[in-house]
Amino acid sequence: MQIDKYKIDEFNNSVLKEHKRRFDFAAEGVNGLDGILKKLVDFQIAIPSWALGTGGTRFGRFSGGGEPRTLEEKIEDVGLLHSLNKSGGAISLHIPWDIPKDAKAIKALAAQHGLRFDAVNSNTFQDQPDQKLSYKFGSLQHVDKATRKQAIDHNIDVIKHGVELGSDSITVWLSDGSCFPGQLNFRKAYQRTLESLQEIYAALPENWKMFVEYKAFEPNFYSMTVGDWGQSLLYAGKLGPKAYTLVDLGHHLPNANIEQIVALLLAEGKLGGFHFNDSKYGDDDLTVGSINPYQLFLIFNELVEGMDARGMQHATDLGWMIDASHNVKDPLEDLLQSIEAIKIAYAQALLVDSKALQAAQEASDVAKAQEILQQAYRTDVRALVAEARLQAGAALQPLQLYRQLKVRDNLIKERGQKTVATGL
Ligand code: LRH
Ligand code: MN
Repeated sequence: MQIDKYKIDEFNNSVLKEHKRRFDFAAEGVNGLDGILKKLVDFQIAIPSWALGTGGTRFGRFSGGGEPRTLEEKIEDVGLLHSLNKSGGAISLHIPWDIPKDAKAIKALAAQHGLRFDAVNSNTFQDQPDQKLSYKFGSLQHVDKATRKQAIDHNIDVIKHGVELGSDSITVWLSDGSCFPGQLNFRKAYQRTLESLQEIYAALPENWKMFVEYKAFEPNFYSMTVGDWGQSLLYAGKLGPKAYTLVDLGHHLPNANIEQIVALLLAEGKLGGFHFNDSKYGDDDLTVGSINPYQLFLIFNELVEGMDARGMQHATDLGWMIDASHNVKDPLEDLLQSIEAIKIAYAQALLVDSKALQAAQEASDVAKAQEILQQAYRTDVRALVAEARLQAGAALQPLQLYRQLKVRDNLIKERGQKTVATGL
């Protein structure tokens, strides 16, 4: 299903008067308004190919219907989202869940929808039907050299798929670790994993990046071999200049100060990108900004401050990706809400009076610093984010239009109620 441009224009005209009233109010007194709107227009977030269907847990999965059955239909759905908000101009593939049978055709189809391919993701956390050696006890850490080689070859294969699609980065997330004390020699697991990553790193094309994604627990529940930002930084540091850490917001222990981790990784020049989602307990993979929007704002505040300090391009110098699982929401509505939350947090961070904040920090004026920060956080920037969409040719209210056009009903008519998308 595609949404014709005239339907978006028609909808925008029906809500334009209200939007203008809100925008004029929100824009009043904003310094560098045009610069902020341009940054919002340019900021694109990659959509995970594995989050276009209904997710589940070990206790159950409740399909919503009309799910994409093929990679082509997944690209169509990401294209549909992009036509509504002009903010999701990239798709991140997971191999082998989404192996492009004809890369040239897939690349052309994506281009028709204004999409490029972001980081490709390897998968050595599941055994494939035709796989010789099991990853039950790990992949790149495995005690068995042949199993490590199998996992290394898979990652190199994933890079090849990425090159064909025009991607320029690979995300390596390892479920490797242990469930019980004594099960693993941590030192040897670390050394085997590093040696294995070095073989994958050696296969990276000149302009490519490798993102080393860390996670505190699950599916291993005693140790994870890339368990936190420090371990990921250790690997990325030893691998070389093309290796970076990847911050998945749900991969931290409770109460971790993620904004401080982001500030330090950025200061070290080793922050590669993000998997945005939200969580209250574990790796819940909930809608971005649905549980802790203040933390998301604080993370973007550190990103803007740290990227400006290094003269980095906000839109292009880091990998911006969503990684979520939709157990009870319509996957496309969930992704529309996640992108909105990311853009709102970014816009609020762009409103922080950084000079005044710095002055308050230099004066150790703690209360003043909080006032400056929360002034931005408590500013309703939704009309600024909507105006950026309008300028980009998208819908002023994507979710409202998505429902008005009964997109899910149409997808169910087109694909059926029982279709299941590959992914988590
Ligand atoms: C692991 C993870 C990783 C993906 C997977 C789908 O929890 O965040 O990024 O490979 O989810
Ligand atoms: Mn992730």
